[in-house]
Amino acid sequence: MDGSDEQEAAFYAIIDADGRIEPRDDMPEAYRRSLVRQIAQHAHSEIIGMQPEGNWISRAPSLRRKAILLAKVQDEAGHGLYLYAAAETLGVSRDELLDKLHTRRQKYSSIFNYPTLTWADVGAIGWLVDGAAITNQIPLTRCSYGPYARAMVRICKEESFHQRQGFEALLALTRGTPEQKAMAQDALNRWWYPSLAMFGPPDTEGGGAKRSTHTEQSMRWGIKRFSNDELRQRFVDMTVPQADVLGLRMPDPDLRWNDERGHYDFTPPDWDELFAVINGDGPCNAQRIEHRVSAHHEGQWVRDAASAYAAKRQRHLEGVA
Ligand code: BYC
Repeated sequence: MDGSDEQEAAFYAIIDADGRIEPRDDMPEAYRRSLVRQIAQHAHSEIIGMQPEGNWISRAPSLRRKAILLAKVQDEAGHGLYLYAAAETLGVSRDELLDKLHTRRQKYSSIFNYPTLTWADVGAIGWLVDGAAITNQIPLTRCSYGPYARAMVRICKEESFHQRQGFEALLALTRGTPEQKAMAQDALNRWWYPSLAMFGPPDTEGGGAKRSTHTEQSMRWGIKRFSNDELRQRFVDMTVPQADVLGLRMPDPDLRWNDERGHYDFTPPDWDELFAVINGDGPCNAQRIEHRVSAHHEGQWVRDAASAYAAKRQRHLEGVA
């Protein structure tokens, strides 16, 4: 978009009519940049998110659990693929985005900087992390940018299956021995607040916390449909009754139903911790990036072989034609 009033009016007419912006449509440069920022962060989260769970593939407690976990981790790679492809429609290459991830110039979700210490953590990730992801991502199926919205439809369907498998894995533990139930409770204790932090900083500044900087503009552009706090509340309201079914206690003494608000009151996560983790200071940040970079280097021969095969096939097709 060259910034002419006419082009800008056409863009906002589509946004105001709740229509979709497609790759060839004119769009403000700031809209394009903000989408690249969010989609790249989302894609990076999917592929970095393979690591904490991948850690348990070789130690899954049964063949059935191993097969399910393998499939789930492969799904995350697929989600990364859809999202990098959606970002590419905005004029950035996958190599460029991966380079920014590897050199820490782009972010990924804070949640994946926490360690998976026991098998119950795999269940907790499915139940809580995928549960939070769905809550955040269902509204993104109505995002104003067509390729991102369409990618989210398929991703949400798969995340919903992931959430159920996590819940079911935890249910098996909570119905098991006292040690297994304690392991499930310990996983909930460690993953609850980091899951709440996935929704991002609060809408308004409070208690010295930093606040969400992009929400207002992203909502005006129809990228985000709800604020970080609205989605966090929705997640809490959905998850507390599920903890009751599991027979687990939420690690928040102030969590209670508020009849007046029609929502649960709850203790927010520690915002200083969220910002420390976002800025590279979480328990596993260094390990996650190192592992990612070395996997990328080790996979170079696969990419080379795939390109050589594609080039050979192309030459063959041209020869035939
Ligand atoms: N972690 O103004 P704000 C998944 C950054 S699930 C790290 O509120 P925005 C999966 C934010 O980027 C996870 N960074 O930003 C599930 C911004 O920094 P920049 C991925 C965070 O964009 C299971 C600054 O803080 N999901 O993939 O309006 C298995 C200010 O924040 C976080 C998505 O990415 C955080 N928790 O809202 C495997 C969903 N929170 O960019 C995989 C799509 C905030 O200015 N993304 N920041 O440097 C979104 O919905 C939004 O981008 C967010 C943040 C709600 C995350």
